[in-house]
Amino acid sequence: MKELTFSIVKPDAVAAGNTGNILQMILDAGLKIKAMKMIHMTKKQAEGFYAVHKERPFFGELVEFMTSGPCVVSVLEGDDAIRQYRDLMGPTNSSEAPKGTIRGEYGTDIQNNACHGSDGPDTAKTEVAYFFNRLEMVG
Ligand code: YYY
Ligand code: MG
Repeated sequence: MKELTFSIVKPDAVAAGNTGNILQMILDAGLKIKAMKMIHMTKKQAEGFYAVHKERPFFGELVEFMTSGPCVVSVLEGDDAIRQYRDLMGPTNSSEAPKGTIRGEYGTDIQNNACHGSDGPDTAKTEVAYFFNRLEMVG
């Protein structure tokens, strides 16, 4: 079943020059890019995006990291895209991520983990709408 998911190439990966390699991994996995842009998140944007984690001890550092430089947000489409992209990213902690996953190749640790992907259909819908309007879904 065709499905949409939301992706971020995070500031660590953009700053390290890994955007192209990560997008290539996404395309090689058979996912289609429906929409994409580079943004530098404001504090408010990052806090809103990660609002579900606002009571967690790492929240402040997470927001600081996500606003530390530009990132590349995109909407991906494919069969079972949400699951497929989570598998391609690897586990949250980059040091536990196998080679061949995005986090295994380009992440550093649990915070600097190179990428974000939606974790389910409801979050995918909310996250896509948080950064993109319908006119931007050109792919
Ligand atoms: O969905 P995913 O990104 O794999 O992990 P989440 O548990 O949703 O956490 C979001 C984000 O928060 C994670 O990508 C890094 C950061 N984080 C952290 O810095 N320290 C933790 N102990 C857990 C998560
Ligand atoms: Mg998550």
